[in-house]
Amino acid sequence: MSRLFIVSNRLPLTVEQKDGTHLYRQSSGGLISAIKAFLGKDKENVFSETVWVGVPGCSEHVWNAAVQSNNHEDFTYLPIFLNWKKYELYYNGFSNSVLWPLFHYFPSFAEYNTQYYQAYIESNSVFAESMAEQLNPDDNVWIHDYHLLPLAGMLRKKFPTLTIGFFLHIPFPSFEIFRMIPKEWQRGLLEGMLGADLIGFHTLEYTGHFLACIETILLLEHDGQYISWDNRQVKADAFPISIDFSLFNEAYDTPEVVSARLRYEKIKGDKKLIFSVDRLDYTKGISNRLKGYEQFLLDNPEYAEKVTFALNIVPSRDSIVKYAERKKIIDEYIGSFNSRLGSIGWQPVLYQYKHLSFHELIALYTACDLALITPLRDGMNLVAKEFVASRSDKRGVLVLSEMAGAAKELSEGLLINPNDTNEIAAMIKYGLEMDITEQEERMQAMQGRICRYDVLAWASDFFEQLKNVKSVQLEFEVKFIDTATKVNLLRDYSRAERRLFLLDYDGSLMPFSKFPNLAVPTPDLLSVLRKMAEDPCNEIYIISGRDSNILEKWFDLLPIGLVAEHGAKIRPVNGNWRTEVVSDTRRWISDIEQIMEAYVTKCPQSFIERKDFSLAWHYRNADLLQGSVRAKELYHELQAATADLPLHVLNGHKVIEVRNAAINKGVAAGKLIKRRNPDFIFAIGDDETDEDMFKKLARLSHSYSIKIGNDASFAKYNLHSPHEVQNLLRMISEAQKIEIQ
Ligand code: GDG
Repeated sequence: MSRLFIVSNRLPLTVEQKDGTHLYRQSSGGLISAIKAFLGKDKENVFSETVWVGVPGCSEHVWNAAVQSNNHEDFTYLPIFLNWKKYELYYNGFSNSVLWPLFHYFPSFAEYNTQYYQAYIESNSVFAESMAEQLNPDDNVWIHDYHLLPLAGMLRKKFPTLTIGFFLHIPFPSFEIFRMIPKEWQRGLLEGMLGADLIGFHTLEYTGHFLACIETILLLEHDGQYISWDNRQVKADAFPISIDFSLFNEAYDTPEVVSARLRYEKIKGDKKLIFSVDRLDYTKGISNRLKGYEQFLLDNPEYAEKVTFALNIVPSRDSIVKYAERKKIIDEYIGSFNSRLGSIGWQPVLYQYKHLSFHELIALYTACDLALITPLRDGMNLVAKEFVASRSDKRGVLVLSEMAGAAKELSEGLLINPNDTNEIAAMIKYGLEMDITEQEERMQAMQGRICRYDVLAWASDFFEQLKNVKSVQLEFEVKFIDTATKVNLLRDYSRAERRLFLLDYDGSLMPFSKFPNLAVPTPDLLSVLRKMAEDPCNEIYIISGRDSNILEKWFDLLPIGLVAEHGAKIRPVNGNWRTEVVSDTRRWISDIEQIMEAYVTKCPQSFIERKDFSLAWHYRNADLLQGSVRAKELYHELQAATADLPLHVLNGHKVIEVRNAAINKGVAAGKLIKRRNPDFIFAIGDDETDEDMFKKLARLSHSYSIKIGNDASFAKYNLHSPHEVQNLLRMISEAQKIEIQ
């Protein structure tokens, strides 16, 4: 049975010293309860062992001396020891002074220090090395968060078949922000993430940003979810993290919470209570929140002495300068706030800088009238979900920043822009005066949603999809030509007497170039084709969407056949061009050309290729985003324009083409097969236009149809690149040589 490795920067435990002995105790937290609930409830996902990997927060010496004080049922721990200096550069440096500010849209806070990046990569390698000593190829790994972006890639190099999931707990920023990172680091981070099989984000927006980055920076194509990378299908999707709904919902009446709430209600008296709790962080918008509250008091003087704001901040990352600065700003602001707006008997802001116990936290969630949560950016924000879940009395109002991932699900909250002081002020007033029926309706709707997609549903959803990705990969993997298939192919080839080769050109025999006319066949390719064509048992056709002139120019000296414009014109071996369809292109070509020309203007670097029987709009060189948006637009416009014409609109590799509907490579291949009656067929192609040909060959047992790339296809096999095709053809040409001798 396989094992599950959960990897996070810190191990979920605390090390304590008691009576001269060190003890380590499992701490609680959202992720721990998710994993425990998942392991406990989903019997299908039973792992033989769950190993938690991370930095323990104590020295190796203390770790070895420490006694595990819980009863050690849930997890085995794999501690990662990094030397203190390296940890500083990796954690406070790259993770929290580059990635954290940048991914939260604070680019001016990012410090692009090469030492930070080096330590980050080295620390991730220490994780990878330590794990490699323990892992088996059929184990499952789930990596968490921005500290470990390169880890999946490192593990993948060591274990090609390992099942790896990655989840990012913070936002993934737009390309314009991500590109601010030095180029080499950009690639390192993205390629690292792509080592996973499934990459999870909180929202579809973050997923979209990630896909835009891999498209723009790594030049990879995707279909909105799946990415082909390193011979694998990798999936990116949204999994909005959640909370243990029942834990929070059922806490309302527990004795500890009731007594803590009573205490807070006494402090509250007949005033309204606003509450917020966050780690100390510049992303949490604490100053903006205070400004909004101040504006509310200024706009509504009747609330003086009638409202209190309990602001709780939890110490965090205080050794980083930006965090210490933030603390000072907030302390000073609150001091001045209370002295300016308060009175002897009233402090408008009650400020605590400490960690609350779970019961204290729930007591405040349930004693307050309004939770004021105003991050400037937040991956999700669990506080908002916890507040809503805790209100089993269905009372209370949530004011939430639209910059938090949670706003996507908690749309019945009063959503605000944290930079809009007046809006915050207005929503505080609206919330404090909201009638009970409206409070209940809003709470009910939000609770229903959190309850349905709780933390267990989140973890189960992630694992379910991870399993699905693995089976999709398997489907593709079996099709890549392996050594055994090559042996069979060569055997069938050498036994055959009437062989037919149908070879697509662009993207199959030769890689794409910036401009179509630059993709000239190399002397190597020509010599392989010549060698093959010398064998009288072989009949070779280049079967392409290109026009007859260029094919003739490039292959005129070879004794091979040519098929131009997807089959509109065929030139048999040693014969002349024949037009296969009588089509009056003049009837439609100028209308289509006019439509395409408008897109050449709208999309710089795109151009039209004019052929005898078809027109193609190429956008390979255009800006990626502009190209793909305009291509979709043009495709739909052309489909509408050709709906009642005998034309077909094709969506190829960075090209939209319009041609006669009666022409396709399948029809052309059919004609050639009929004429030749071959006992061995070898066909290659890389895009949608080749699928008609592959369909034609699907049921012919003596055929080898090969798709270049790893997209879904009717072809029987896949090869990765034109380079591999050329190698295979070279082997075939050598086999033929051996036969001849
Ligand atoms: C990151 C992302 C994403 C806070 N103060 C106390 C306390 N807490 C607990 C809350 C909540 C957690 O800490 C804070 O979670 P958030 O989601 O609000 O924020 P981050 O710590 O920044 O977490 C965030 C999250 O990862 C999960 O993916 O949502 O966007 O930044 O659970 O209850 N708990 C107690 N006392 C406190 O004083 N007991």
